[in-house]
Amino acid sequence: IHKSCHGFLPAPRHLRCQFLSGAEAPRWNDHDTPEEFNFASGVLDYWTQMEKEGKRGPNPALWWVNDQGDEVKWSFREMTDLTRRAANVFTQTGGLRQGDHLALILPRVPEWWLVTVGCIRTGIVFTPGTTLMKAKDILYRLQVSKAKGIITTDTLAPEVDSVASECPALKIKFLVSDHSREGWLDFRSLIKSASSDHTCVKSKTMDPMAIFFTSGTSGLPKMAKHNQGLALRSSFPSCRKLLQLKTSDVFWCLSDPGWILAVLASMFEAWTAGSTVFIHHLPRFDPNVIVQTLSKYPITQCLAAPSVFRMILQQDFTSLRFPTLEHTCAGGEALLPEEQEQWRRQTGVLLYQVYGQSETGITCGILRGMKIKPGSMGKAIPPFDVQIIDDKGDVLPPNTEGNIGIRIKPTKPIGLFMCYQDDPVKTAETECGDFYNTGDRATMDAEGYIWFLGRSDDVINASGYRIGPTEVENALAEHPAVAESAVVSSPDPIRGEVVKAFVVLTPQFLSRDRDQLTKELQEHVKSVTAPYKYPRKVEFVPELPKTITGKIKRNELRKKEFGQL
Ligand code: BCO
Repeated sequence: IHKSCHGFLPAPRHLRCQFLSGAEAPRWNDHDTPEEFNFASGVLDYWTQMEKEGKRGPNPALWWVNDQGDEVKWSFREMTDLTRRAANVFTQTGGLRQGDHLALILPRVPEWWLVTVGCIRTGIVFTPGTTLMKAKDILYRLQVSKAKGIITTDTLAPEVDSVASECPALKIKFLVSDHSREGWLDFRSLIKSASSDHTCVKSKTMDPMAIFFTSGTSGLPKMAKHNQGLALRSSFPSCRKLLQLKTSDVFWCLSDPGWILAVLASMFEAWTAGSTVFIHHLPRFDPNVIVQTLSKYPITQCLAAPSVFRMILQQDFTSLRFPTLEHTCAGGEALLPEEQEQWRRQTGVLLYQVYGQSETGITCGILRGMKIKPGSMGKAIPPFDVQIIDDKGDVLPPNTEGNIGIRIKPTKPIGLFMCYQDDPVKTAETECGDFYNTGDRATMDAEGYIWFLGRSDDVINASGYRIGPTEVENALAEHPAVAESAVVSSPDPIRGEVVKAFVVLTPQFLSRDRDQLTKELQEHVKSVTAPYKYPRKVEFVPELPKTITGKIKRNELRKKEFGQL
């Protein structure tokens, strides 16, 4: 196998046909740790070269559509050209340098791919965020990440402007829009006029690449920092076996571009295999649009949160047979065995599971073609050595409940996060003996299949969103009706789990209508923070259960919700 520092130099002629036929030639081994790696020069530009040499089919690299009938199709050649321009826009016009942080808050627009790859070409660290964020969420992210730049749309630009004066590190603002705005650089026109002459940085595999915000039990979201190895891991043979993508595949991942799942699936996984990334703009989730899109376009593989499949199954569609769909995969939250079976019956396509976190990327899964054990998240994907561990980090025997751990000693595997940025204490807290402790509870059977059980802490996973209770409690506390609250996870037939708030009212609100007050509190939370966090259930209580030191016993409330008390 022909390897170089960048991994994707043309393989010897006798191996090249394997790329084209889709039988992937392993370019790296699972445990390789090359000194240098850069996804843009090593992967994207490799496929550009293949296109130039006529060795890749006509499928675009990126195929974007929206509800208005607009369509963008970019080849790998165009991606290389445009992302080099983006790189020049960031460094030459924006003055950003390798290692600087850029807040990336874009919906599913083609520019998102230009920005991410443009950053990788320059070594600028991108910090993605969902467009559902409100001014306060953005302020927090800009302040703690010390982002020097931000790129967003005109919908969020006013929110950014309302907090920008409190962000001393912020120097440059890029707008993706057809309109201009004072104080903002127009990314679309800059791309048009920028040079496509750019030399990609020779990044080290261990150089930082991206920061993902992720919620925890306490405080505000933490910053999980990843190096270039996150992208390299998608080239490892074991990772390639997960989806077994080939150049002729058209792959659609529905995850919002604010989450690591989108970065992994809609970029690294798909483009490493030379496949087409398919994207529907999808400003609001609508199962009808998903079903129509799967029927209309030649999509061969689809990856989404289990809630998406669940919501489709719960509608009354006359047919769920899709002409080209071959493989479906669910990740981000737990999937029930009966949902897997229902999806197979109605679509004729198997529904596989993957599991991961912002800290870990894809950790385990059912590889395509591997035996599905309904309800299991599959097996560890090398180089991750996943074990079920106790609180001391000792490996537990098969079928014993414990924490999901990833071995980090003696060697931390490629693809695992570097640290929580600027938070050595929280980083150290995740270390447990020789393992990184995910905080997720599970069992592993004798064949190595992992079975998810729940969180060991108070973090809520609602329809694939990781939500920290304090983020919701803080939002509720701003409302005059709330004396105090406790936010916990509660079971839900559609979203798996939802956010539930137990609220103690202030005296002046005690006589108010409870249904009306519930709606008011929900709208309040939606208005001050990203709306996916709002409490779908609210219960008014005279007091909250507390320890003798005054700490709220969320655990007790959660157990009651799940009928465990
Ligand atoms: O319930 P309501 O309708 O009152 O409020 C909803 C939405 O309507 C509202 N909303 C959504 N888009 C909006 C908006 N409001 C204003 N402007 C917009 N553009 O927000 C409330 C919450 O929305 P939601 O997203 O929870 O529910 P929705 O819209 O029904 O979507 C359902 C799902 C399943 C599509 C959505 O929950 C989803 O995308 N979940 C998956 C999240 C995900 O991708 N997770 C992966 C994380 S990465 C990871 O796990 C690591 C794996 C390696």
